[in-house]
Amino acid sequence: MPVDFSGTWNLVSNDNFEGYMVALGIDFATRKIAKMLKPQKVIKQDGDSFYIHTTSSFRDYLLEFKVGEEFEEDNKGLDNRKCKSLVTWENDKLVCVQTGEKKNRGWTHWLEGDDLHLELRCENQVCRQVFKRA
Ligand code: VLZ
Repeated sequence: MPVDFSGTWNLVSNDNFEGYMVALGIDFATRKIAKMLKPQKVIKQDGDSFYIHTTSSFRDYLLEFKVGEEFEEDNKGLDNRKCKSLVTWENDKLVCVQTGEKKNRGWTHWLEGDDLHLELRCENQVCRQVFKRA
């Protein structure tokens, strides 16, 4: 059975989101709000087609992609920098490389027990988030 990330997920821990946001150049006022948030992720997976909607009381971000197909990402409402993104499978991990102005930018999703994990990377910063099913 291939891994299926589909579901509604609530953030339960968020390690070094601050460092990740600083690396992205998010301003102080926005960071102060953003680090208080407990975002929810709604993921719809149909084979290699993904819909990942990250929502919060402040902003939300929708990403739709197909594994193995590079796409333009606008990061609207985040740092607003465009990049070229490519998501691939590395065993059961979903790995995104976001090529653009920022070095070493990307993220990885995987399942561990009943939890959804997300590692967000930018430059020398790593943010680790854990989500539980709503
Ligand atoms: O996740 O790239 O699941 O896009 C946080 C919204 C969204 C809250 C973070 C507002 C996006 C923040 C994380 C204001 C600066 C992300 C990918 C993997 C899909």
